Amino acid sequence: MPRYDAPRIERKWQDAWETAQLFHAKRDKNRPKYYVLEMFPYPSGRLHMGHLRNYAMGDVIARYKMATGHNVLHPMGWDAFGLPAENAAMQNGGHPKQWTYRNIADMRAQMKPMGLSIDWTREFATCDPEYYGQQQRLFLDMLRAGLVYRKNAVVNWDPVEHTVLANEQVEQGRGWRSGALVEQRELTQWFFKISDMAEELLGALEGLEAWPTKVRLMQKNWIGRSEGLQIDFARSDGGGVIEVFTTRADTLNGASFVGISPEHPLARELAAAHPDIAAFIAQCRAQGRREETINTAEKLGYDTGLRVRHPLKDDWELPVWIANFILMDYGSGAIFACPAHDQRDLDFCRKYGLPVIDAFLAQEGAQPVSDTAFVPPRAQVVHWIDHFTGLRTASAHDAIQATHDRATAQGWGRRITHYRLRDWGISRQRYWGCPIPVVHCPRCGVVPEKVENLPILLPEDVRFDRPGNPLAQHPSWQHCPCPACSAPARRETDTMDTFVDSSWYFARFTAPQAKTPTDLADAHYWMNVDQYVGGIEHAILHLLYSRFFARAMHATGHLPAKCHEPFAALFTQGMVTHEVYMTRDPQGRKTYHRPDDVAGGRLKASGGAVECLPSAKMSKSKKNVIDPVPIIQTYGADTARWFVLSDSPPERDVEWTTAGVEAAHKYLGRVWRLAADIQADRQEEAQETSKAQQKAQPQAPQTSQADADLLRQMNQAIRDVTRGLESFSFNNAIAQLYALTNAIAKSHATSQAALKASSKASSKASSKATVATRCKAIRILAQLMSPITPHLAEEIWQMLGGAGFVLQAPWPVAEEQWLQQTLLTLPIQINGKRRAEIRIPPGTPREDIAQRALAEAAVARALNGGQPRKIIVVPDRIVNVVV
Ligand code: ANZ
Ligand code: ZN
Repeated sequence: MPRYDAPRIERKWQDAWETAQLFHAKRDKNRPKYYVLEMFPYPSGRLHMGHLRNYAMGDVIARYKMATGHNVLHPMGWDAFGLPAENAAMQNGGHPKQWTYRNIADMRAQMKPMGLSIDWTREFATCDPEYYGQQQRLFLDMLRAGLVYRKNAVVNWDPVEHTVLANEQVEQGRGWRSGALVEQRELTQWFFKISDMAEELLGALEGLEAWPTKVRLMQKNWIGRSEGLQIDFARSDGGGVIEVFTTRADTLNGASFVGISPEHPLARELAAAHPDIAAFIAQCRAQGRREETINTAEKLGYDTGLRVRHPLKDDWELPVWIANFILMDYGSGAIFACPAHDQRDLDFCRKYGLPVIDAFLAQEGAQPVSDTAFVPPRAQVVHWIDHFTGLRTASAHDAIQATHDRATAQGWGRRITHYRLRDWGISRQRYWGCPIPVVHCPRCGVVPEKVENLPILLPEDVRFDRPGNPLAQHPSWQHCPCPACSAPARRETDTMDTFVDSSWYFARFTAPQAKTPTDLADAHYWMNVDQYVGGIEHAILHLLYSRFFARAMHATGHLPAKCHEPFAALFTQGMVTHEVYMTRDPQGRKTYHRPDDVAGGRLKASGGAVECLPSAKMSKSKKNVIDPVPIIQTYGADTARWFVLSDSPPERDVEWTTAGVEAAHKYLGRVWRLAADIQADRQEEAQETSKAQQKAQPQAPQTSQADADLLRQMNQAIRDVTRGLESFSFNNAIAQLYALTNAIAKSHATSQAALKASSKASSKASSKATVATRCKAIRILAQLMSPITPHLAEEIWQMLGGAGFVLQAPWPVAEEQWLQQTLLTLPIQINGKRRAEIRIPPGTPREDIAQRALAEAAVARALNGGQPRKIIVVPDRIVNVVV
């Protein structure tokens, strides 16, 4: 008996797909297009389980859509710029380019055996000059459109990596990669004006119904819209006003000081004249000026001696402090503090002995002074009684509105909306990135490169043996003529944040060879991405930047307007987890062990017992990583794909277990054998039929009870698997596939048993499904499995005489008549005597019932080859055959 030989089968079909160019996407206006995309990988060199699950999911969708008649685009590429390549060059010598392209080759080789339906002709890496040259073109167009600008900014500086870090790359005050304490430096940097689109990016989230609610909420919070009041506090010395932003104008009565950020222009002005203030500002800076650092740092303040007047009461003066917890790039960089209602303000006032004043009077006549912070939820009903006018309002909300109205009427404040979203600083002082295509000319200033000079290529002869930006240290690369006046000038040596690279690759996939960033006809046909699949870790930045870029590319003529939201549907998949094995030495120090080194709760080498910790995300540090490559080599890609999709919903984590993988493999082997057995029956029957035909004996049509049962189960599986695939419930689809397999196997076993008792075979006709029905059912099973286990599906399809590729066979549609759960039992009488019964769905048409009745063995015997005199069918009730 031949066995299920996955490696052979998989190679065979991958070759066949390749030869037939099945996955080459071409525009075709006669078919609906479907663009499915998994977030493209960073070429680390190693395929891991997360990739495997991610691509398996995208592939299921892509293949299912192909089978349902869609023209599918399913591309793959490499997010190839970034620090690891440079770090590798620094540690091991070599060149980032070599390292990157070697890794790409390795990973492609690891990925191909997965049998993904990818159009490899569209593959590119973001470090290909053809790609980053077009990105430079986009940059220039965005510069011209006013979407890019330069400004001085205090940046996070990693003193070990010698680069600027984005806020998100700073963890607890340290560089995410180097772990070094981050410093604050002021540099001139390039920015994308994403904050201009804050309102638009926020508003459009509502339309993204096929995105996870969680992701939309994360984006909403990130954009962080706040409505509030901008208040002018007039300086007592007549030196103008200090503008303050508040969302709690209702607490103005409880103000105890006005605070400004250490970076506030007024603070700088004061620092110029007062060394103490300059020293204080330096102290704040040394602490780090990142939001999280600031929120957790001890409160520090400096009383400037300046005073401002309270807008509600002319003779009430408030001191002006410089406070470390105030950010310069939020609101106006200044606040009024209300310690009775804000914890930060309270901490500060307690430390510096400033008054704490209750802004709300619990009851009339109460004294408006308290000592404890009380922060009422905004919706809570409080008795807000104006200290000065006695005006009453029922809620904080009303009180806020009343204060806004008064401020507007009296002219000391304006309603204003603020966003947390900052402009996107993209300058990086690194080599392995896309050079920013501008030139600094001593005469003309900053001059954009000419489009015809693109791409501005990275020089290859760079050194990584000293810290700093290799581009800036290159002896000749920077020197170039000014594009405007031809005078000797200097290139920008900053490269772009790699998030820029991943903000438009999806658009480039629609025309990867175009001599412009996109081809509008292709973009028009293929965009938007119908289904995007990736990790939740990209829920904020990557997706927000891409949404911004799609709009910016429309504004610069590189995408049609319909691409504002480039990802119509988003799916964020769960992770692959594994148990963690650990031992402790006598001092309690932990050592983690690789799953390969452990068997039956003991270390294979020493036999020592290991602690088995609950499953966790596969990670190098916990050593609980399973390499997908040998898994694919041992069990086959179909087994790996089946397993990562089978046990839990795709959005949840799945736990990798050896037993689970073995079970998956065993199951696929069983399906294969079942198909082989049914095929053997089919051949045998074909021989018998040809003998029978020689004897010219007509065969009675047979749709027995067993056939009907199997057909019903088959149709239900069609319906339920389709539903599962449509709704990203791949685990449910898989459960239905198990059920159908069992039904076919049971039916097959019954007929084998009947065959053994072959003398009575004909009389048992109704208890066994025909070979034809079983054959039909297993072919349907192959079709339904094909998005998940494409190789095995093709093999079975071919084995059982299916035409062409199963992938191209039209997706089966469930026949409604078989889907009724409740079947009626219809008695069949012959000449008035009950001789048999059939089970049919209610409402089955008369003719079908008659045909089913005639197919019954008992009826056939009574007719003995002749025609009935009459058939009386009472639908849903009874059949009477008169012979
Ligand atoms: C007075 C007040 C009283 C405030 C109170 C809060 C509670 P959201 O809602 O996140 O927008 N704020 C304004 N600018 C700031 C800055 N540059 N740095 C630090 N804090 C700043 O936050 C708005 C609130 O944050 C504002 O409302 C302001 O303090 C503070 F019981 O004004 B509030
Ligand atoms: Zn010039």
